[in-house]
Amino acid sequence: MIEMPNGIAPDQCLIGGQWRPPAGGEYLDLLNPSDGSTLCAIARGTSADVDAAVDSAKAALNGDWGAATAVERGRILTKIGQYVLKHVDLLATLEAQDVGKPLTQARNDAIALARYLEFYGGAADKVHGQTIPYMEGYTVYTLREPHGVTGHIVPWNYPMQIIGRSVGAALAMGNACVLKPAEEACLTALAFAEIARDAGLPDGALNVVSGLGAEAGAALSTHKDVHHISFTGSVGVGKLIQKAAAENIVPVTLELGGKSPQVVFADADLDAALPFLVNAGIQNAGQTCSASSRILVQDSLLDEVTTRMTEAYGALIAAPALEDKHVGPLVSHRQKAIVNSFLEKGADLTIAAQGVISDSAPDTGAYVAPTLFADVAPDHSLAQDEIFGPVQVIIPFKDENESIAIANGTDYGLVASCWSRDGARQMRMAKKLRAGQVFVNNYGAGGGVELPFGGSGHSGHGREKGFEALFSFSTVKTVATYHG
Ligand code: TXE
Repeated sequence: MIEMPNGIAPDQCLIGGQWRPPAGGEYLDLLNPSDGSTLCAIARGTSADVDAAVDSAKAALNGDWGAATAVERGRILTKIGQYVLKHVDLLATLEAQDVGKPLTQARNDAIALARYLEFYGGAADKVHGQTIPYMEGYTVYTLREPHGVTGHIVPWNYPMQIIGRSVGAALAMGNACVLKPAEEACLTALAFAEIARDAGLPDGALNVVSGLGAEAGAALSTHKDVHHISFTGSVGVGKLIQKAAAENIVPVTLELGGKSPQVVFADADLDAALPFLVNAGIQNAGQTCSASSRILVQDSLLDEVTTRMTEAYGALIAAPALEDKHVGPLVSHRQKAIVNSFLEKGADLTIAAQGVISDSAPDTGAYVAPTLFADVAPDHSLAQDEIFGPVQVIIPFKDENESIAIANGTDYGLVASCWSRDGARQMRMAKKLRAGQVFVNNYGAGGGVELPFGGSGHSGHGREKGFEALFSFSTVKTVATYHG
């Protein structure tokens, strides 16, 4: 039985501050990946619901929400963050059931959601324009203004964190949002919308339409009255979103995943590195855009790293999410099939170690044993393609130049890290690694509310998180007054 905030039904859309059934009267089953059972029905929203949601966002911009000052917006966001903190246990339980994420990891996501609202609540009144010296007789200044209606298409892997970083920043700048959560996992999106409503967010400032990507998602991304799209998901759908944005000539932020390397040099502090090397690969069962799926190790340290990671993998247990072990099931049997197809492609490789699937994990769940491959060639599919499962590869390298060539030698460029005690090398690596975030002697898979985040190449473009997101979710108007 699903418990939602204020007892709301999860099979409704939030439009103009009212929960209502989908216009088409059709529903989708939401499954629990830990055992394959049906959790509840959700609304199968269609273009009619998206149209209504966009209209209500436009009305909010012309009403109380549009009239709110930056200080007022900040206060509301801060209050929503406080309400989220009161609901951390409920949100964590919903997420664990819906995504299959171990409870502690789900709890951390709920706390991160609150932290995003706190950050963007505090930042709302701190984004300023400029005064610009110009010709004699002029006063020129700039205004930071919202885009208007922003569309947020969110995946299933970190619903709370991704909603926090994109909806939080968009609301801080005064936009009105239409959110389309993933059909595989949308309970915390719906719960969050109710919590925000309860905390006093004006009607229409945040609307939620659940449904299929090709229906509700496509309707949102092609809508003529949506002025900015934020998308996190697959490369294939990212291309469709970018094409739709080109058609309407609106800005778009794309966050499309990665193949992020950690580069371990012979002089690294291996005791410090080891937990990061493993956890960054298996967190959320590897279904993390910034998962570190490639471990590059300098030749002389290769045996030791392989041995120690093998030991760590031997202790990993995959179990139902509510048992709160290291790894839960994957989000769906579809995702499990994708990961298994990669494991088949790795049949020619050496499996260094595998974790175990707990006896308590039902056959009807979507479990995959965490798997570590040793001594993998950099051009192998498992070292090139995003797997999005608990699978890591160890790739040897000889020297710094080769490590950079391998690290930068995929289509992606999201996150990278360098483990070394050599300060000059740290600086060189930070400059040369192709990634939107580089960590030195640590690794932040998904962490860091304050840290700008986003990639290049097939990882997408644009930045979310931190102050950068506030610039993405606003536009600059220049005002030039001639006064003689
Ligand atoms: O993603 P989709 P999927 C990667 C990861 C994973 C693969 C497939 O490699 O194995 O993508 O996952 C909505 N118009 N990532 O199939 O389909 C959809 O409803 C508009 C990395 O689940 O891209 C959902 O809300 N929207 C990633 C969202 O897009 C559409 C996180 C993501 O779904 C749409 C997830 C359409 N035509 C997957 N089709 C990351 N960067 O973290 C689908 N959607």
